[in-house]
Amino acid sequence: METKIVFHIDFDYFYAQCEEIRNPELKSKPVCVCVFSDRGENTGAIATANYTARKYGIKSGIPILFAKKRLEERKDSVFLPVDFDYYIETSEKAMNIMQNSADVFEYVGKDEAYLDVTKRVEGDFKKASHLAQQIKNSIREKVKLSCSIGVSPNKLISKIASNFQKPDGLTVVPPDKIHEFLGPLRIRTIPGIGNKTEKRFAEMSLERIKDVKKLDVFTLNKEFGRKNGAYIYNAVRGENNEPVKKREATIQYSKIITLKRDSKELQFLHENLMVLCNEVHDIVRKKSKMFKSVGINFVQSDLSNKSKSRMLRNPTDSLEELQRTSEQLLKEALENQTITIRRLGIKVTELSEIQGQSDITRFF
Ligand code: DGT
Ligand code: CA
Ligand code: CA
Repeated sequence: METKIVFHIDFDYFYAQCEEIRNPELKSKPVCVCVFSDRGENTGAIATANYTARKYGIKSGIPILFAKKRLEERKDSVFLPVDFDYYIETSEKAMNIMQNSADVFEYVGKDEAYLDVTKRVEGDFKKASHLAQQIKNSIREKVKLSCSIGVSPNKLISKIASNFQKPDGLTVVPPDKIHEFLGPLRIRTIPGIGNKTEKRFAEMSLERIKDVKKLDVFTLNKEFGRKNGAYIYNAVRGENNEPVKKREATIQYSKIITLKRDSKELQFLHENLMVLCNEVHDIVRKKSKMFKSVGINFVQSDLSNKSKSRMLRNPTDSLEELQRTSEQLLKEALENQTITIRRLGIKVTELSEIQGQSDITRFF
């Protein structure tokens, strides 16, 4: 089988870096991006933080209050609310650059993607590392964003490699360097190996990838089951034959608002819903997209979530259809509604480009 060349690209401290891009003064300060759980100031969790904040032990998922405590001595610390629309906009720009540099492009999420570049670099790792550097430069110039890239013969090693020298890293692992690269790494560096598996290996005094390589496949199967055992057996040898699958960055457009008062009255919610429809529709039009699915969601007064969505018959960019569908969803969602609603949101997904669609589909 021909050796492939696969990139894994991951944007550095993504949400926090987006905030630095629109406000460069933040760069020298600890920056935390927060998901506030309600109208209160301090409840919720950290989505991510820049590397200055990470020096104080701030990471994704910790409570905001906890982060504030850890950063107490840094009076210049900044805590910002998440702004998904803006992050998606930034992501799209960088993804476009990446997409144009790949034979096959696989979108994974807002801040990462895999690229198969085998053909365009003619299977040459030197050319591949130049291409990776060019992509980094181009994203830096056009979007002002830094990313880390892993380059190797498969998705597994590239995923590990992109994380190896963060931020602003480029790690190239050609076939003859795989074992040298993987051997010294901790076993938990392998995607899918979490605390539990790591602990089990620790009990066997196996800490690094090269240690686990000593186990035969039967022992691994017995310990972790056939599927996981086989995965680990291959992974520690750097073997992985998952292809890069074509997947474009078709993201959703969404808006959510906190209502002026908690409510479950149709009329009041309806008024708010129409405002949201207009806002989302403006984005859809501006981006020349069509949508085929509409969803609404509630954050209820006890902070629980409720959502409903509907697939349309054809892709559309019609405001009227968006209003009609979301109105229906609202009515259905309010049947048997006992608890009041605090925040109301809508989203459109299953996006497609208007260009390339025949007028007929657009019309109906
Ligand atoms: P990195 O790649 O280590 O430099 O840092 P990030 O922040 O890019 O981390 P990554 O790649 O794991 O996650 C990408 C984005 O996803 C991140 O900027 C914020 C969001 N995210 C990650 N973990 C969490 C989480 O636990 N909660 C929430 N709300 N968002 C998260
Ligand atoms: Ca990232
Ligand atoms: Ca990521």
